[in-house]
Amino acid sequence: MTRINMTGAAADAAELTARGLAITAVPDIPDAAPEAVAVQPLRPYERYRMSVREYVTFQQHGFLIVRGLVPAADVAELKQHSEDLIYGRISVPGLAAAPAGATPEELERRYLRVHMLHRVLEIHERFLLHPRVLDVLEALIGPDVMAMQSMFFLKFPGGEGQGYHQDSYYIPTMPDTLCGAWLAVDRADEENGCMWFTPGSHHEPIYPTAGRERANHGDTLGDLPVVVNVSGTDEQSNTLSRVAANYPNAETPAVMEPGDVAFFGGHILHRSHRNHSLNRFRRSFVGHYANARSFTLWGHGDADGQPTNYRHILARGDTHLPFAQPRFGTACAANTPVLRGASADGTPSMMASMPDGDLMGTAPMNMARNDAAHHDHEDGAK
Ligand SMILES: O=C(O)CCC(=O)C(=O)O
Repeated sequence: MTRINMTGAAADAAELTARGLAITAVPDIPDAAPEAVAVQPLRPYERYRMSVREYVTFQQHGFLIVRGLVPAADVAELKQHSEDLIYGRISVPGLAAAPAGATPEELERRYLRVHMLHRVLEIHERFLLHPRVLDVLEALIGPDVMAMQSMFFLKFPGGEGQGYHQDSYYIPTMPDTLCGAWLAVDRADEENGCMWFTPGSHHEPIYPTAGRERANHGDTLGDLPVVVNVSGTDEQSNTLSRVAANYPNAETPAVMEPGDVAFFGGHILHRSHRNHSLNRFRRSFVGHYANARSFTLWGHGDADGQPTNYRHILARGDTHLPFAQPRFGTACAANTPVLRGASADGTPSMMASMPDGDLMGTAPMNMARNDAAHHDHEDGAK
């Protein structure tokens, strides 16, 4: 097996924090396997059926915004939860308690974003496995979908953005099927630091940084340059901006209302700017997913070069690879037999196999006819 020198989310977050780019808290996730938990019944959601147009938009542009995908009541619950988190009304395993005597302003600036809370809080697991989000992912990267990573952005007024980057650089999967789902909790616009995508750049390979040259897709390209200061907000020093310059006037702000979800592939160049508003948070819940048949070494905390699929939740469909159970019992393919290998509405999601020869559309070949004189285009075998 190829050993890849890979850092996990914790190391990536620490790297960003050390460079002053983000105030990021990462809970110390217990590694022990969870006790078996009862499956929590799903709330009824109308299945989201993506249109052909949406599918094509995602393929053409590298991202797709699905408007109003998550119901308002769910977004309100997440918003309330964000306030409980910000003002220290709940305790979160792995996160320090709010300092006694801190002012509301100090509390509001404590977290720019928090990673991987789905491993310690039920509500984050539920949003990572939100059926309407999975409906879209099933169509884009499925039918087999694994849920790998979650981030909760609080992005207070004045909060820093994140410069150009490609998500598959951070979360490699082989084959590369990574897809992010960015759920707006507040309205996100140019003032409070919305996401920006560069359509077309999803066709680019993943650009490595020094020391990670063989860690991702595109390794075999002869002229693949090493980039520096990826995710840095300074355009001069983040050399992915040179790649972005190949797409003049393409970059698009993702202006979104609460409940809208942006889906974006792992190669697309994207970034966000500082929250320039005086008093508007820009909260969002972001999940990262891959096809559950993709192999990955990425996990929260390093697994010493070993596959980490067993740490990621089988959300939809099925897989021949190991997978994790959701710790809080959110219903999904991993813990619900009727959902395994099936779509959310119970129909089989696996590819139906074709009888041998169907691809050719011919009757069995008559070898006696395999000579030059018979190389015509007659239909059928005689
Ligand atoms: O929300 C942001 O500001 C950045 C998010 C991002 O780049 C990502 O989820 O990959």
